[in-house]
Amino acid sequence: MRDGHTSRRAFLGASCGLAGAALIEPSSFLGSAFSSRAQDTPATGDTPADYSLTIATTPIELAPNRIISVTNYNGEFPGPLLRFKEGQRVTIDIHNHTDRPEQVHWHGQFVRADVDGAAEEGTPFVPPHSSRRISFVPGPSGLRFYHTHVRAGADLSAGQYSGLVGPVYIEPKHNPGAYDREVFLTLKEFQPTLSRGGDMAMDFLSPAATVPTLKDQGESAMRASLAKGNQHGYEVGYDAFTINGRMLGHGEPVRVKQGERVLFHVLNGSAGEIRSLALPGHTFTVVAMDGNPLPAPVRVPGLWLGTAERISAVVEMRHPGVWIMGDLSDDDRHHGMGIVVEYAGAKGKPQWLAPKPFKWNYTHFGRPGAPETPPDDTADDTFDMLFEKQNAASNGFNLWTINGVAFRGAASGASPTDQMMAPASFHLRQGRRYRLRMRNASDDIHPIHLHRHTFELTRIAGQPTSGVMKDVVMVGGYQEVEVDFVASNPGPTLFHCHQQLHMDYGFMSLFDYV
Ligand SMILES: [Cu+2]
Repeated sequence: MRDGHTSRRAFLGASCGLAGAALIEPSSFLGSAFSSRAQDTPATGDTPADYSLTIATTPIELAPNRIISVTNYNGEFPGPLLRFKEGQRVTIDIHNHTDRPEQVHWHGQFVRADVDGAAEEGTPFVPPHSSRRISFVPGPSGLRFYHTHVRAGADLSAGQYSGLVGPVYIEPKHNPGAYDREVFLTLKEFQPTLSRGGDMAMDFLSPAATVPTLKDQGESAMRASLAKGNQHGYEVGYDAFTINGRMLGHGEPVRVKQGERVLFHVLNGSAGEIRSLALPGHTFTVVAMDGNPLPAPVRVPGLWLGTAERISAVVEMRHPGVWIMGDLSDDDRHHGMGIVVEYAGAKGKPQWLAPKPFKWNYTHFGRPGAPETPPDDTADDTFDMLFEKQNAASNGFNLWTINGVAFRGAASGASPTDQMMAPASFHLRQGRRYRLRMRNASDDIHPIHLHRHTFELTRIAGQPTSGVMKDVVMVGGYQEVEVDFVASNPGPTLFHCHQQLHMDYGFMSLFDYV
């Protein structure tokens, strides 16, 4: 484990964490190359913060002789694992050593809008070459993460195309699940390039039923655009694929013993890819999605994760050998998306075997049937949202709209300072339960994220469900998904597709409380 993690844990164990901040050696949380620079930075107070994140562009070694230069946290990728305790306030110094204004978003937490890390909600930027100290009470418990939340536009070195992603684990007040140890895996691609049109895997979602009216609408819009002589809008592809920042075969293997129960915390830290993961001869028992415990654990042969989704799953190690835990896509795995799992005493070349084909159906993880609690007032408290693509409409990039509106500043492109707050499109009353009925009139899968709240999956492509609490959900091409949430965290709240390319080009909307 990383230094920061070990130090924090050791410290908490020794002193129960009381009045701990002042006693912590700040440099223990920093990559050694940056500790002195970070400590030199003024204006963050006399007391050391609990944690320190330094944003800078440094070399990162994905594999021997495959060293890239990316912006990252503390000189490493992924950023340091930050372990918080639910309900125990933390302070974090953010040092920005780049030329760009930055935001650190606390994905999946119920924090205030002024520290959530989205300019669209009113969080102040961390200006270039300066620092900001933030403080919040972590929660809810489980696997969360932090990442940059600035617009990249056409700049593939900015936003989440960079290495600005790191895992967060918030320890619950009581410890769920029986496992021997935890392993954190951050899945992330590097070396992005643009192409005209892409080949995203589409056929893994179940139910597969599409809505004819959405399909007709999306296909006729695309036909009309192509008939006018437009090419397909740009998509982003990648040359390097990594788990925990190393291409397959070039990182430390996950070393296991027969009979061990390993709890994997998997984070899809991609800027826009959907990922899969399998371990030959083993099954995953999913215990939590997006950090939130499921109604009951569910066994699956492999995992699928949309951009920004997280899965916590226990794997019982009962199949000795040296295995490749990797993506189902041969191409992506051959370009690095995998990690070796090595049993004690096992020798030889890591083996990959594709699992039997399986579909990914969110409703398998929930209870059958809709939630017992419907929205407070079904008519008033249901928000209909239609997602549409305008092919290549913004300098060759697809423009995205929610109910006909592209979020303000989207078409103007790359400058992160364009991210002004737009007027809210949806209005909430505190304490009420709302339903979002999302209708996707495009053929892409959109991993849809709501800030500062958790929602319950209630209907997936026509199939009712309940009990699965998430903050990101994939909405399949030409499909409908419904989620419910309680307006429990006043303040501006951003809603967006988590694909960097889509959110940058309009696929965002703001909720407010009235
Ligand atoms: Cu999208």
